[in-house]
Amino acid sequence: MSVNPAKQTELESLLAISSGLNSEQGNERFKAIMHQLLSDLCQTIRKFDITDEEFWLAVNYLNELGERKEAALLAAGLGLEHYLDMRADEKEAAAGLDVGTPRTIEGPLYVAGAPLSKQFARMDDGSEAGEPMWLYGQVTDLQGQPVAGAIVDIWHANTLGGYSFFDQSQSEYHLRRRVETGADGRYAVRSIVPYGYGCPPDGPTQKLLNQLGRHGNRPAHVHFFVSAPGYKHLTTQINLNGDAYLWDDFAFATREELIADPVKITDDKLAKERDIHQPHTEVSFNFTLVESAQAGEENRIKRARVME
Ligand code: MBD
Ligand code: FE
Repeated sequence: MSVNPAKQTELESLLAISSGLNSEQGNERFKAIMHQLLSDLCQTIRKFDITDEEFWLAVNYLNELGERKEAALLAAGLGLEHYLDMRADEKEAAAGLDVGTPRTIEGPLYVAGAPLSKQFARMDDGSEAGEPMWLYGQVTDLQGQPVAGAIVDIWHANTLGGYSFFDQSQSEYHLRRRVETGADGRYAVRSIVPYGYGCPPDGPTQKLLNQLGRHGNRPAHVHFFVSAPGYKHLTTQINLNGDAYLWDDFAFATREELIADPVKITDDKLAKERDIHQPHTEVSFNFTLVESAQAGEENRIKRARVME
């Protein structure tokens, strides 16, 4: 018997048909990606001789992930969201583009539409006995000139590492504010010092991390979107120096340029000027924005977000 050398194996033909390669309809890019993904998955099943029970455990895991809405949390924990940053950095470096303040992941806990004010906002509702935090800085361009009218969109966790909206015990938009910079490019907020986040211990992300022998903790951090007309949108975070998880973030977001030193303020006069009237922690962080070359760069990427 002679075998046609161009003949596909049974698996090749299965994968081609299941990813729609022989259909005129559908989306070409999507088909090609699905074909690669399915091929890689079948190779993994074969390589590890995955049992039926293991396979259905994995399928069911996806259901659990969806039920608990933790898919984006897992993407952060597996380092995939950070990998997108690595690729964006790499592309900028290859193109020889200027970079201002470095980017780092958005994470899964943003809520759009936080209250907007000019130059200053109070972020906490006073319900928590946390250490008051005075967070401030300046937004400038690459030449060091202030960027007026920049929107600094800030969000962070409370003293238990929880984020409002996702943690229903907090008031609406608690620890979420947008501040517009003045002519001097400056912003300032009064808030409370955040604690590090930990994955829900009973959730599917932590369950997977446990199997990897990994923890699900992040150092104390503050998230920012910084945007202004004519400048590239910046998604970033600062990590508070001194946190035990500073260089052991389960979501890989820490960068040397994004570490802020908390400073203890005991000067009564300064505390009074800030209307805090007690010892508190000061955190300062400046942002450098890069001019945009195309209009789309001014906006954050499209992604499903709460209230957006
Ligand atoms: C967070 O607060 C966070 O920023 C990320 C990336 C993942 C989980 C919780
Ligand atoms: Fe966070």
